[in-house]
Amino acid sequence: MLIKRRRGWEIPEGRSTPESAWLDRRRLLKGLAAGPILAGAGVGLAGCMEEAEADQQAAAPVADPSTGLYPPKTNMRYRGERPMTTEELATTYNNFYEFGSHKNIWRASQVLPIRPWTVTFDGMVEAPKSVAIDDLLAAMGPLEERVYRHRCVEAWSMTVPWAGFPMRRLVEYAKPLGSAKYVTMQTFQNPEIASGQKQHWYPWPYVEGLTMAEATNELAFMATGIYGKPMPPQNGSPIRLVTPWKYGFKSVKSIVRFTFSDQRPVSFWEAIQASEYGFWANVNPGVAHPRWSQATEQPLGQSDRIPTLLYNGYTEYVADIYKGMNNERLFM
Ligand SMILES: Nc1nc2c(c(=O)[nH]1)N[C@H]1C(S)=C(S)[C@@H](COP(=O)(O)O)O[C@H]1N2
Ligand SMILES: [Mo]
Repeated sequence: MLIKRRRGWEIPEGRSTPESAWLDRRRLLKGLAAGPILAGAGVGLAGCMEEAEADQQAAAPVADPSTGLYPPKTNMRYRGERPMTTEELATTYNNFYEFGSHKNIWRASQVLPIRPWTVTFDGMVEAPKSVAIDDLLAAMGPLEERVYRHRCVEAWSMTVPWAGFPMRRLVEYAKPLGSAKYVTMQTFQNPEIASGQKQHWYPWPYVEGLTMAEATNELAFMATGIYGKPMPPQNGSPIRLVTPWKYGFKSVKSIVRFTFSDQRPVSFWEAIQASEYGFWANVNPGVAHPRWSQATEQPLGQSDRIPTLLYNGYTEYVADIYKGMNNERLFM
């Protein structure tokens, strides 16, 4: 049955490898603690880095005409407030199921054709339109850099500098009707290059949704770059969502379509297992995932777990959105 299929990060505790088996081998991984989830994933990560070292020179980056936009000016209002995750870890330890249900997809994802790339706006908008990504970037005005914390539902986290623009600007550009209540974002669909999409038991394409209040909140960010450079494919080139107060699976990558609607969408993971992954997915250390605690998290590359914060520490920005929604499962 579908829901019995183990996801890449659902490593049974019994399969976790003692730290000594791999930790000593790669300095990059030094200090990555062996929590049950990450220890298992770490085996894959160690293997990944062996390949990464061998192929770093060989893998030619995909040509990206937007290179001149980077690095953008840093917006000092969003500073992360935690040690920055290394670029090496953030760009080689990824979730992108289109390219495989494990963390080591960065090399496979290099084939993603990021140009030409068309973004479509449709549904409840004044007029549907499609625009080439570089024209969209030009219309969005100057990019900025924001350092945000990122908390995956699997209980690992990172702190990274995204480049991009506020999602509110994109919503204004799309001109939704006043009756629109939700925006759904859809990832590309191309099984020829994304072999994960040949796995027909997943409900491709990956989609995620936000309410209009969430999409226009000041934190909601469309990221087009990371670490002062254009986004590499593995992190969701050429454009992805970043909602730092929600679990990472909301932050949909490589978006081709924004659809406005008065109906709440069913997202990719919600369609797979609604009892574990809901629409709201706000971070809350007090609400456990049905199969593990969300009380603490493992920052990538650090030795110690740290406490998880309500709304991932962004309560002051977003709590008002959820006032009075007592009947909603806000934290799943
Ligand atoms: N299209 C798509 N978007 C996705 C995913 C995915 O598998 N496919 N994984 C999500 C999850 S679970 C996380 S934690 C983040 C990971 O982003 P990163 O690889 O840049 O750290 O991307 C999210 N966006
Ligand atoms: Mo995630």
